[in-house]
Amino acid sequence: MSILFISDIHLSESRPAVTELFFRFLKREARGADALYILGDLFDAWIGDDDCSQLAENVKNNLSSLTDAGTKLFLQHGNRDFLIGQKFLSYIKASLLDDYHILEYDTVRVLLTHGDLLCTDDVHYQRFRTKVRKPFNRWCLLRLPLFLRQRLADSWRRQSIYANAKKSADLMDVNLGAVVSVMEYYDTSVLVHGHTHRPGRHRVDDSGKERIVLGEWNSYGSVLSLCEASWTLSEVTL
Ligand SMILES: [Mn+2]
Repeated sequence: MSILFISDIHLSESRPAVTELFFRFLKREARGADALYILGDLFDAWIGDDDCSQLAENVKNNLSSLTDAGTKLFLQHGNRDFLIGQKFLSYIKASLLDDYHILEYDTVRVLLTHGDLLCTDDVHYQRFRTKVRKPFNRWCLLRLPLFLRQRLADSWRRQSIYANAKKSADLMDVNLGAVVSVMEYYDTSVLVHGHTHRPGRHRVDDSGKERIVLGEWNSYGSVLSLCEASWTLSEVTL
């Protein structure tokens, strides 16, 4: 049984090489896997399932071919694509996971999350997140015309680049206290997340708990695999 985990592909029309790398990955590595988990930020921006861009169409078709070939597909929302909805998910035959999802593999309990919820030091971002994720606000947002949502997404992205440039690197990383308490709360020994774009494997405490961080996709793709109870964090290229 082999399971793959990726996040932060940040697909965008402005990065065609990443799109090509991602489609190759779906046809090669992901085809042989039993399941693929995408832990958020598949898209650099997703403004609603009525997005009819060429990129959206191509991604839907490639993901749909993967699930047709037998690989199970699971998705979590990221901060950039939290407007992914049921229409998109049904088309690609994927299941949406909660912001915190527990995967049970043999006797190991693995906690999966995008990672932004763990950046608790960034109070400004957390306040923004709480506001935009409220079901009523989300409902209103999705009823705006497509061009307005596009403009809003562009403006949020610009504001976030501007704000992040002024924030320290520590502020934008996960809070280790938050990591420990969330792993305790869900009683898990492994935590897998992305979002911070700092791939690596970290010991959480002396009891052997581990935090595995997925990297962002650019000239290579960051892929974590779980096979026969062993974890491998590696890079895929074209
Ligand atoms: Mn993110």
